[in-house]
Amino acid sequence: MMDKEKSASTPVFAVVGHPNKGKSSIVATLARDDRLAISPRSGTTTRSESWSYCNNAGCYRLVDTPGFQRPKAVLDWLRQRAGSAERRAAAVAELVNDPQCRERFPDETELLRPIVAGAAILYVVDGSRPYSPEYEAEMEILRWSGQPSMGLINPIEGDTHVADWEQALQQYFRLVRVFDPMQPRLQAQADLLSTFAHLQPEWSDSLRAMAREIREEPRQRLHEAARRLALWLDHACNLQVCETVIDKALIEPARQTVLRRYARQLVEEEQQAFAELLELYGYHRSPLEKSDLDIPGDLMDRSEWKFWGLDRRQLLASATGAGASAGAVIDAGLLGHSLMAGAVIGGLAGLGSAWLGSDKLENTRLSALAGSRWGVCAGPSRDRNLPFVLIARYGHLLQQLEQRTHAWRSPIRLHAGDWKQPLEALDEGQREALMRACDRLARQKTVDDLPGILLPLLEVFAHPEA
Ligand SMILES: Nc1nc2c(ncn2[C@@H]2O[C@H](COP(=O)(O)OP(=O)(O)O)[C@@H](O)[C@H]2O)c(=O)[nH]1
Ligand SMILES: [Mg+2]
Repeated sequence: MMDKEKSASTPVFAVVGHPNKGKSSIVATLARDDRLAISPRSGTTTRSESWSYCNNAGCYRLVDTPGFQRPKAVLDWLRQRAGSAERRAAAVAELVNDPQCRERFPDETELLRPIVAGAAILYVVDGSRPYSPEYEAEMEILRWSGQPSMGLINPIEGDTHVADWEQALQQYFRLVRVFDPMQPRLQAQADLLSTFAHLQPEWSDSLRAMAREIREEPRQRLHEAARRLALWLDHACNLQVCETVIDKALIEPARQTVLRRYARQLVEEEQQAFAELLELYGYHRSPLEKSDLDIPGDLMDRSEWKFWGLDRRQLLASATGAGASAGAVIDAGLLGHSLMAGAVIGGLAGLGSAWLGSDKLENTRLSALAGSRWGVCAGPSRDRNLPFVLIARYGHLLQQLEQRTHAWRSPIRLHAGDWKQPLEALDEGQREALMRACDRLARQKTVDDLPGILLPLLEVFAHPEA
């Protein structure tokens, strides 16, 4: 990756414009990185900073820059330097390298530096604010640089003035596009990249290839998420923590210890699985919000499980194989007729937590070892809901990541939905396979092709409206 990134033919784009027009937001979204500083305060970006994005087809680099502050004064300076057109690009380079100019126009010299070094220009404006000629000095300076350029209209608070802006920008830029960095639409990002391919002939092939790859990206990422979720589930459902004691009187304290360790380990490993998912999606610093209701801070707090796992009826259906028939999982009425009458004696009320395994999350056990020693273990869990709870939590986090861009600065918040929608969205075979897999996981049995079984479900989480 590094080599590709460093090669001279790497496309580089300087994202420039007035302060507070969403330059940093556009860079964050197109670079798929949430580490950029974005804020409602203007002047947040004071240095030009490069952000690379690479995929299998190549890399591009975006330079986040400070906004123009004194474009008219800068243009005056340039005009004094360059009498004729062929001197203009040289004058811009002189400005960037002139120590006095750096002092007088720190923002302009900083933002023009990458352009003088060869970057193409993406000039960003706000399509919700009216056009005014005060922007013309900025656009004129950019034109003087002689670098390939494009106008980008960011409809920050709506598209009221987009048409006017298109007219004005077309006077200065051959290419003009509307792009909203807050919309999680990879298609729009890929289209924009294909447009960038027109800016510089030597970049066209690699940018087009990258655009194609970006269209593939969501699918590849989901495959990877399914693979990781399968590993995490398999691990969590088999988790066991043991201690050996040599004195019978120490068995009870040891039981408490292993229980605590088991609980802590399960929680920590879930955090780790979440952190890796965030990283897979390019989120490195967005806070993961743990509101009491939405996400149980403690996986062991079973009172919260009702938000995440199957309800009792769904769980019963899954464990008795009723998950195999469409609707049975969801429709309690149907469940009542098809199952309750025969297989299960009593009503739902008669279903003890013992049968469901819901008092067996920790499941401690004791075994006599040689030499009057005892092994005290917590886990693996016998709770039939454990795999469902873990899948739901992972799935909802993935849903949040699919539905935001790297320009968002709001915390990532998990909204626990029930299992009804995801289960309904699966077809019968997929649902049956999922139910069987979870049943086996809860009994520490291996599952063939668990990632393949989880993938359709993660697709539902990723695109619940589809
Ligand atoms: N609603 C909305 N807000 C935006 C959009 N683009 C930028 N912002 C907000 O506008 C402010 C300035 O954005 P920033 O990217 O830092 O602008 P910059 O100064 O040009 O780099 C931030 O509060 C952003 O969250 C947009 O498309 N929609
Ligand atoms: Mg900025």
